[in-house]
Amino acid sequence: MMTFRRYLRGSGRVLAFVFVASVIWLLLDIAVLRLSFSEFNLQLLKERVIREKELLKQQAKITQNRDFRSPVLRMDSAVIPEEDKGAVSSDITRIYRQGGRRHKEQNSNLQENHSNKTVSLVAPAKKPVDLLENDAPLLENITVKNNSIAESSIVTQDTVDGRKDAEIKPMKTAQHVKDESKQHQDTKEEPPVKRTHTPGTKTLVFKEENHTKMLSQSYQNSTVSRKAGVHKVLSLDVTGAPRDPTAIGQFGQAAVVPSDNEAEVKKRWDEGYFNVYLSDQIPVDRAIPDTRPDICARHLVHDDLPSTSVIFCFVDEVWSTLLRSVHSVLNRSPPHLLKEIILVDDFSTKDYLKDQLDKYMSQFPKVRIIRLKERQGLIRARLAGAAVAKGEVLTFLDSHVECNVGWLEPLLEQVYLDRRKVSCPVIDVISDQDMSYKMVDNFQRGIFKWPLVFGWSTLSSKYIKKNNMTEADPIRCPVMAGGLFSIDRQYFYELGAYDPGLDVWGGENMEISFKIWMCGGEIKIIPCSRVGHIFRGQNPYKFPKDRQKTVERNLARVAEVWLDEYKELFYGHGYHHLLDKSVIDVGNLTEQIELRNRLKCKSFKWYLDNVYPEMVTPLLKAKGLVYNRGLRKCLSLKKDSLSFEMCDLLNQSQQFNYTWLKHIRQQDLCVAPQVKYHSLVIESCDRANPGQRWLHKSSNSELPDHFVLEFSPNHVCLEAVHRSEKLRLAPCVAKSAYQKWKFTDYFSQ
Ligand code: UD2
Ligand code: MN
Repeated sequence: MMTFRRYLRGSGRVLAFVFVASVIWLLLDIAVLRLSFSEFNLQLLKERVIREKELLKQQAKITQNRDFRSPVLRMDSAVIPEEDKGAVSSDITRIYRQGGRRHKEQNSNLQENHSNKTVSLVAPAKKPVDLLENDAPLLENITVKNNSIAESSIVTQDTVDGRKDAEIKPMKTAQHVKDESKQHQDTKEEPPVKRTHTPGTKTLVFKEENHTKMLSQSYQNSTVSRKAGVHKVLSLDVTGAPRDPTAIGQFGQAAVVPSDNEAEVKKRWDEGYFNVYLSDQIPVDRAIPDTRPDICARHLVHDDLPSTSVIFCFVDEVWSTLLRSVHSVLNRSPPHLLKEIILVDDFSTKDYLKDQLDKYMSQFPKVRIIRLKERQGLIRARLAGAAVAKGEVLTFLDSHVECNVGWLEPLLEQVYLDRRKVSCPVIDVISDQDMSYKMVDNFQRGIFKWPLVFGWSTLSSKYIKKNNMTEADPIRCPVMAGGLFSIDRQYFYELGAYDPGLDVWGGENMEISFKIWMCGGEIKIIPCSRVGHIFRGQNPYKFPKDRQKTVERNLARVAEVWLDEYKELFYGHGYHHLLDKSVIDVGNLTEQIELRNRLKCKSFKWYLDNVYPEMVTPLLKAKGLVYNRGLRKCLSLKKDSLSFEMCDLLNQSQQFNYTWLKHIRQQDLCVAPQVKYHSLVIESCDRANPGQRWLHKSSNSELPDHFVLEFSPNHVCLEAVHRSEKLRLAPCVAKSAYQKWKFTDYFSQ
């Protein structure tokens, strides 16, 4: 105590004062600093809220102005927040994905980054990737054109995979891809995960945990904007850094077979009806070009999208294509959305699809294999897959596909926004010849022609203009191709799933499409979701029964349940024989008809008028008065007998229809030949009776104005007898005016 007092004397007192004063000063300083920090934070918070509000307002405005039916929010003209700009193209994989569309500025960025050995590529601030014009001449402008399907041309059943016939534009030349991949390699800071690969067989390529880790990491690391419950579509792609960039077919390039191996190609062709030899040499996890419209990578989707079960059905699928299909899903789907992959083996006969497949897939905990005990066909196989699926959404895929970057979220987004929306990816083409991955034309939708033949048709420019459509907008699709789509699981069952009476292959795409549209749902093709598919010239597997009969029977079931009075058009376009019960047994339809009634589905006419109005579908071929050239009088039906009268448009007994079933008909009475074909009778129409069918105005007939009895050993025609003014059957004479007839109105040839 004494010592302490000594210090407070003289100069010590001054020192103590200075010390106490500085402590007080320090404390005051800290307090002021704290205050200004919290004010600063508050300010920051305020700014963020304002900016978010602004952004939301802008998005709402765009959505309103353009009346987007597309639920995916767009940011094209909205302000991209500063911190998000880099994310537009932060992944270097975008370089090769741009195809020939790289921007000069991007190029210079690339070089800079290359020299600095950094991975990220910063896109130009305002116009990130829209640079087609600059590099367009670099693109080899090849248009691969097979037998093009135009809206006006009728496609045959065998071209059900009509996409084979669509115009296909390759993304870029093989050289481009190579160069770009080289740049990619050089600039990548970390080398791609090393993996070994022996084509074809046992090689365990890499573990799913690794995938999931990689994908999740890039998900977390990505500069995804997480605002108001939405984020930018995730461009996750493990193959962004392919483990073997020089591999054959890498980056979706065309692969060339040396001429001395052509025999081998031929030998193995029938295993899948595509170039199996080549496929087996291409990595099962190859990279492919991003074929989405540029804007897609900037679309926003919801954070809480539903999870999906991906279902692949297969029968005797080629090993390498099956694996490539599965890997493409594992590699390019956000793990949190991929509940599982279900492989349904529809009683395959190939050995490699048994233990070897089990073993291979056992590395991937998400993959489950279901084996059917007998051949069920793809329709019932899909039902078996759906029955065990746990995901909220079912995503069906063929077993020879490659899902592209960002394929899944836009499909799920549709279902998220409305569970009655069924979404299909754009089906890109994997060439059956050289296995190259090709982008298809924009604005294509699935349609049908009579007799229920699927085909592709490009939207007219008028339609595109009228609806103010961009190439990324979902496209209303009257009929889906069948193989690739996402549907809410519960909704699938509410719709009665597929008609389980459909066998093996074919027609189920018509059934589900009509059902969806007519019972309150909708089908959209989503241009921002791309999946490549190998379209094959033939089915590589056997049909348990005759192929044609199987497909015809399936279609007849669909027609009977869904087409109402329009089923006459189906039968009338070459399927008359299906009306004969002894030719085909369509099976029991009671349940399907009850389902349609229970769901209170709309009529087929409603579907045509509202979903596919471009389809011209007159219910009759011709109608009105039936005028005979020789007599110059009209046919009349009174008290079940036919006669001639002066033509009178107002006279109901002179009104007849000429139908798709080739009936000359009034109400439900039809003109028919009397036994032995000499005279005529009026009898109840019977659609299965070939004797009531008359050829008239057939395009390839030499007797277009005649009524030629279709089923008679010789050409027999309907003739007016000059004197008695009666009707009879007579051998056809091309020039006879008494055998020439004309209806008032014709609707179709
Ligand atoms: C198209 C569809 C296909 C299906 C079919 C009509 C696309 C891309 N493809 O024909 O999904 O809708 O039209 O029915 O839209 N499969 C079996 N069991 C069988 C037969 C086939 O599991 O008995 C599998 C087959 O291995 C394949 C899938 O079903 O994975 C579709 O068969 P496809 O590829 O022969 O049909 P595709 O593409 O010619
Ligand atoms: Mn297929």
